[in-house]
Parts: sequence; structure tokens; C-alpha cells
Amino acid sequence: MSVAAADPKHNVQTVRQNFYDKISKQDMTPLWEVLRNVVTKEPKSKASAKVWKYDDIKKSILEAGELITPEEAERRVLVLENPTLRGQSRATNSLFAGVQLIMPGEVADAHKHVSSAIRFVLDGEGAYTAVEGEKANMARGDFILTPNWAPHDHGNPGKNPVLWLDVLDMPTINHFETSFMEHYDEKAQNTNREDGDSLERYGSGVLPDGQTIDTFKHRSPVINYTYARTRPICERLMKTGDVDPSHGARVRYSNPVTGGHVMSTMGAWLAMFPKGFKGKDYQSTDGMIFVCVEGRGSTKVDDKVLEWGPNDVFVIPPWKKYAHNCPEQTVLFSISDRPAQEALGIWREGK
Ligand code: GTQ
Repeated sequence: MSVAAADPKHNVQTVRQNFYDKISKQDMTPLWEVLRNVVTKEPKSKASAKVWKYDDIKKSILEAGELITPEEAERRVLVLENPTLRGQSRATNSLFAGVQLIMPGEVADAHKHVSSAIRFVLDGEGAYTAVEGEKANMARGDFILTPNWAPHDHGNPGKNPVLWLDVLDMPTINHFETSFMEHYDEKAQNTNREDGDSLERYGSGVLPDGQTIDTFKHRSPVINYTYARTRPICERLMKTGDVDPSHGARVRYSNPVTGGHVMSTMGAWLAMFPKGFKGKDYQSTDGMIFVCVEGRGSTKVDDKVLEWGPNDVFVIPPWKKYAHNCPEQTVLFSISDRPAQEALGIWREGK
């Protein structure tokens, strides 16, 4: 008797393996061998918790400023790659993050793409982003939108290097394989709408008469949510004690036409934390990208503690329990893919 026949378990395994090998040639495979990996009991993110220190970012991007022009690069950006997702141009599984530098006198040519972008201004003044004909002047802490298919170009007529965080949804767009992009013949678009125009028109409690809400169903019409306007609202919440045990005195950037998120694929928040804040553990299915705007502190995630200060960028993967600790008054900006998850009905949180 052969060994296989004498050992029914071995025999079964051999027979099964032969079967798997046979059907593999027809591009088929047994689900029961992989089911637990594809239907997990709870989210198992491949991303890691990570802080990028602003000192490192700034040194390297200024060095890149001497290596390549925006004309050559199209966009002079250093990608913040999640350490366990290297080579994939992503900070979380669904979002790209990078830091862009524009030196005095430089421009980054007009183009448009399906991927939506946001800018969060980190350093320097005097640059602008032009979006759909509106020239948005950039100041530190400003949150600027470049929605899906909106033409945009950047320029720096000022005297200082200007640096900002870019977050784009391209991993999400590429997941659906729906990326398109176009360049313009002109370097910069015609800007006949001045700085703040969209905010005045759409964020003042009135709307242009006859405006159909449908136009702004998936994206806010407001281009620049300035820090000068948003920060005092967090301060107001903090003073009146509207401080969430996990999220602090937090506002959600919203579409003034619908009250929803600013875009369909990315949502953002600004939060102020009182001195001595010790956050309660929180988890949600959206991986978070944070920027420290003011103050300093740390975030506990699993058995790691991420320490951060001004302009540091850090990532918390989906469903990891995390808690902020702020020994001094702190402001954090955050962004995630929560609107996309909510639209699909799959977003969850745990407290
Ligand atoms: O400024 O248009 O970080 O197209 C990546 C792709 C920035 C931009 C990025 C882009 C841009």
C-alpha cells in the first residue's frame, strides 16, 4: 500500500492539492483556502501608524528645490509614503499625502484630474493656488479645495518658499480605475474671480439666485477655508465647553450648500484641545491623516506613542484605537476618506 493510501488525511490533502493545481490553470481557486483573509472579522489595515517630522520634510523638500524645477517635475512634491505601503504612493490605503514646495517666482502649470485634492498650508506666505478661475491666496493653516476635474495651477509671486501638504484621493480613484487628466495650453488659467470670491458667494447665508443645488451635490463651492476664520470657531467651542472627550473642540469643514462634507471622497476637521487634555480611546474605520498646527503632544496608538509638534504629519490606520494627549493647548487638522465610506454605508466607529 502506498503511504498516501495508508494515511487518509495525507491522501485527501494530495487529492485536493492536485485539484487546486488543475483548476489554477483555468484561473480558478478555492475560496475556502483564503476566506479568512478576504472576509476578516474586523479591519486589518496594512498601513502603519507613523509621524513625519517637519524638520526632516522641510530640509529634504528645500534640497529638492535645488534639484528640480516645477516645469520638469510638473509638481515638486515629496510623497509621504506609509512605511508598510512603500512604492504605492500612499499615506493610508485610500489617500495620498505629499508636501509641495513652490519657490519665489515659480509657477506650477494648469492642469485638471479626476482625483480631488486639498492643500493645507504649512509654511510661508505670498503664494496662491488658482482653482476654477479663483485665485486663493495661501496663508498658514488655510484649507484649500481642488475638487474633481477643477482646473488648477499654483504660483509664488512672493519672497519666501511656500510649503503645503497635499492630500489626494488617487489611491481611491485608482482602485476604481477611473483616472483622467488633462493639461492646458496656457501655463496659468485666467483668474477673473478674486481671493475669497467663492466664500463670499456661497458661505454667507445666501446663494446666487437660481443656483441649482445639484451642481454642488458632491463638492463644496468654497475654495479656501481660511485658518483666520476657522480657528476662532474652535476657540469659541472650547470656551463654552463643547469639547469632545476624544476629538476636542472640533469642527467639520462643510459644504455650505448641503451641510455635507466638502467633497465626496475626503472630509476634514479642525480641532482645538485645551492644555492638559487627555483623550479617551477612539477608533473608526477611516484611516486618519493629522497635521499639528499649534502646540505639541502625543497620540497613543496600540503600544506605540507618536510624538508630534508644529507641522508634523501623522497617520492613524483604520480601526486602531487611539487617544491624544496634549500637555499644552493644541490645534490639529485632520482628513480622511470618511465621506466615501458613509456614502457606501460602511463607516463605523467604536468608543
Ligand atoms: O498640485 O496638482 O501632490 O496633480 C499630486 C498631484 C499635487 C497638484 C500632488 C497633483 C498635485
